[in-house]
Amino acid sequence: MGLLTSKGTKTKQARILMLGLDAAGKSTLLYQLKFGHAEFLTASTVGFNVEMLERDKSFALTVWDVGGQHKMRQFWPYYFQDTDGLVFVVDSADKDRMEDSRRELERMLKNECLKGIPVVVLANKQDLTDAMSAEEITKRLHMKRCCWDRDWYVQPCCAKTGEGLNAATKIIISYVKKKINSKDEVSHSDVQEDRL
Ligand SMILES: Nc1nc2c(ncn2[C@@H]2O[C@H](COP(=O)(O)OP(=O)(O)O)[C@@H](O)[C@H]2O)c(=O)[nH]1
Ligand SMILES: [Mg+2]
Repeated sequence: MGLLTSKGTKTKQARILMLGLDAAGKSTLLYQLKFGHAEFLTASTVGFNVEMLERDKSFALTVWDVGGQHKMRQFWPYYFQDTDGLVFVVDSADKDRMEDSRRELERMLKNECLKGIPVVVLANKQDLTDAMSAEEITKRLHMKRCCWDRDWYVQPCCAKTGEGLNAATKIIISYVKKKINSKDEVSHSDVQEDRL
């Protein structure tokens, strides 16, 4: 996995999958991250949006934002292959659908393609007065139980203002780097074992 930059240095390219129920704020988040605003975003996503973000000289993120309406969720597994990190977005004020979010997250994490893949939950819409805290969302999504076998974090944020997004990006990059490095170490030791 890699991409040559104009200076000839190799930039790692990570594939980040962004999922969550419809109206959680995924597309707003993606465009806030890419352009610093999401003013032109009008319609809900049918299919997917994809953008490349370069946050770090040695690391580029390709973020896939996949539609989250009920009928689209059956297609989520088609996007799982080669994923390095999962960003799961919830509307922190949508108490009625938090259980739906929990079920979808749990179902996804059982998929073999996402085994051990780090998860950052974005507790979005923190600007709304009835938004649940990151701690409350951690409990409602049963994070400790369903993510015991991977790195995970719940980051409060507001896609409209961009608050919390820098912190979220730093966390996902650090988790993904750790995961990629551990994979590299495993394949390196495989090569050494083959030589013996
Ligand atoms: N108050 C508030 N509204 C938000 C925020 N993020 C997204 N929204 C709104 O939530 C709605 C759904 O957003 P969208 O990005 O299309 O959600 P998606 O279906 O997950 O892609 C839109 O009306 C957005 O303006 C936020 O942080 N705060
Ligand atoms: Mg969308």
